[in-house]
Amino acid sequence: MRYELYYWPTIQGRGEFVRLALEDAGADYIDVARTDTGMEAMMDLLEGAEVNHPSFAPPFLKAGEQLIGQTANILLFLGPKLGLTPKEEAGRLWVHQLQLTIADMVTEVHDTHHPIASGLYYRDQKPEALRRAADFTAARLPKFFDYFEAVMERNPGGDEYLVGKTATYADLSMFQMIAGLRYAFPRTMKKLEPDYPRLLALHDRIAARPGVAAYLASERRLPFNQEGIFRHYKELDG
Ligand SMILES: N[C@@H](CCC(=O)N[C@@H](CS)C(=O)NCC(=O)O)C(=O)O
Repeated sequence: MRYELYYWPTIQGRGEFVRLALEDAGADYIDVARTDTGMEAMMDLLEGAEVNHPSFAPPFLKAGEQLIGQTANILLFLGPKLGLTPKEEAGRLWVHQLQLTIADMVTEVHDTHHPIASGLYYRDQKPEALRRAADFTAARLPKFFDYFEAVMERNPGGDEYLVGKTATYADLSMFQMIAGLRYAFPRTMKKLEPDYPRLLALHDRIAARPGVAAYLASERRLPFNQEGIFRHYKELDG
């Protein structure tokens, strides 16, 4: 099975959470919108009147005849196929719950620079962004980190992963969160990091996995930039 991933071609964005799972597992996939005619193919699937189960927005995944959207839903589908989720249902739901919480966090990161409207420029919502980012860095980010650090601490499988004794797609996504937050909020992260030793160790553990390490060193890994979810505006950083 060759998976087809559809996502905007110039940013890591939400597509990166899916990409990391595919890359970690060495899955056969094509990043369709990065190919010559790929954007056209993606827009056809987004807007085509004949498409069943259309997605509201990328990322979405084509697996044979199945078209699956929503990042956490794609990962719920891929997890068992890529060996990145527990075998039993309770464990799979727990990983899914953590992934949905990461999705909430992603939205809050996005809203630090676009608190009013995605369709407006940052410069047109800067006063609101300053207020939103101040609350995010002072209150929300530590609250999310406290939660995930405690999840690791209480994991009956040990404190190396969020769930169980081996990596799941939620661990890969947490790696991406920490990498992105370091890009967007370097000053804030420097202050917060000493309080979250398990999360930071998890970041390094995931980065060292052979599939992830090879991906990060490849041209397929786009650099963070000012178009994605994680953007660095000095004035928003604590
Ligand atoms: N909840 C969805 C959000 C998808 C989403 O917002 N995608 C962005 C790019 S990261 C997009 O293309 N949005 C266009 C829009 O909302 O109109 C997910 O997690 O996949």
